[in-house]
Amino acid sequence: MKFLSKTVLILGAVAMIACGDKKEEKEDKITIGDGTSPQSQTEAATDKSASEMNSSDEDVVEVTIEGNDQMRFNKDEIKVKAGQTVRLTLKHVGEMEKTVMGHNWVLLTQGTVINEFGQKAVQAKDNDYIPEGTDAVIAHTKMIGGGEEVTIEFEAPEAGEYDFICSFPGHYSVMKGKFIVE
Ligand SMILES: [Cu+2]
Repeated sequence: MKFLSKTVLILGAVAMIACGDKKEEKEDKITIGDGTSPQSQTEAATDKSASEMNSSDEDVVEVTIEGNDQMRFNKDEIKVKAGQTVRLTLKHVGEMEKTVMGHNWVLLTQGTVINEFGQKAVQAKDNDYIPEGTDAVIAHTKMIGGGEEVTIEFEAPEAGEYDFICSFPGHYSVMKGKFIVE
C-alpha cells in the first residue's frame, strides 16, 4: 500500500505540473513539491497503511521509521494502543556502512536514563551495542547499515510514555523519540 500511496502522490504531482500552462506556474508547483519534505510524505503513507491495517486487524499495528546518513530518525513520536502487536520496520535510507553510520531502534523501559544507557551501549560493540543482560530494553532491532531494513514484532507494553533511541555510539543524543502507548 505504501508503494501505491507514493505512486499516487507522484502521479498527482505530475498531473499538477502538467496542468500548469505557463512556465511560472510549473515552477511554482515544483517549489511546492520541494517544500513538502519526503519525510512528511512518508509519514502520511505510513499513517495510511497503519490505519488500514487497524481496520482489518485491530491487534496488529504496523510502524515504519527511517534512519538516514545525517544521523536522524524521521519520527520523534510513535503512538500505539495497549495490547497491540507492534510490527515495526526500521529502514536505513542512507548509504553509509553499518560500522560508520549504523542504526538500530531500541525501546527502553520507563525510568531508564538515556545518557546512562547510551554510555553502557558504547561498550557493547560485540553485542550490536545492546548491553548484555540489560533489563532496560523492551524491544530492539539489530543494527543495520545504508540500504538495509529490518522488521521486528513485539507486544506493546502497558499504557504510558517510553523512550526509543538508536544505540550506535553518539547517536542517542539526537536519534531518539517518544513511544506512546494509549
Ligand atoms: Cu544510529
